[in-house]
Amino acid sequence: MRLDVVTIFPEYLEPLNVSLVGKARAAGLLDVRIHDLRAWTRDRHHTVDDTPYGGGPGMVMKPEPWGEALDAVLASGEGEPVVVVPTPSGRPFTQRLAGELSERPWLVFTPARYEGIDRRVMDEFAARLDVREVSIGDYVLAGGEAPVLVMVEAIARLLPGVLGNADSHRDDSFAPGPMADLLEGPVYTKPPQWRGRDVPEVLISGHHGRIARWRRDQALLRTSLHRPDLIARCDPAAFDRHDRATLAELGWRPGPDGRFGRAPDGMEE
Ligand code: 5OB
Repeated sequence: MRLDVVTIFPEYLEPLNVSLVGKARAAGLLDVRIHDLRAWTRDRHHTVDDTPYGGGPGMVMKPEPWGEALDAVLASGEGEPVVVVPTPSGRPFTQRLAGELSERPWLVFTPARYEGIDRRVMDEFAARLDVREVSIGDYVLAGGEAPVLVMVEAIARLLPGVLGNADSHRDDSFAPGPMADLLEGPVYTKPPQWRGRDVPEVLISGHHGRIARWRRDQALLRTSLHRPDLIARCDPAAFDRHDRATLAELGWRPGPDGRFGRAPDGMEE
């Protein structure tokens, strides 16, 4: 897979040389190219921003450098990339989107600073290319570079050959499969006792059926606690009889449509 990133802070992308993504690059599985947007400015001060039309705070990134940068990047490769524009006003970045993007041969990321990029840049390139405006969550950041690091890591680990074996992502929270849409529960390793704290007995029992059930209950408990929205939107066909008993103990009841819901606090009998 080829990845291009156009940014005014090329050094912000240095972490792409490290760990999983760095190794994928070294192994030739990922071809990452970082470009300095200011290389496509023509004025003495390498200006990339200006004041917003209509007034208001902050600065907007000018269209000309982005247009020339993207023209050059597009001309440097074969075929048409997906262009990923990190922005808090984009569609949510999800495991599903990471999987979709991991199947494309070429991605171009356009992280912006300031209040974002002049709208005409996205309109211009969306007329010819698949342009995705994507948010990594409901919080404010100073720029799109950290979101690029997040998205590239999520995408790169799905590429064939990047993780050790295909089983490595089977139980991931949000991966499709039996634990789909549940958060992972706690994990333990040696020693069996640490500062007076024991590893749960079931995990040492060697009883694979009981271990799988315990893990499933822990996943339900954690999801109920931290992400009740995930339980509420789960296809109820994903829950077996034991799941239903566990959910009932946590206050969940199937509604008229079969989906699980929970009585508001203090409404339980
Ligand atoms: N906040 N996703 C959440 C984002 C974001 C900010 C960005 C880009 C993507 O740039 C400022």
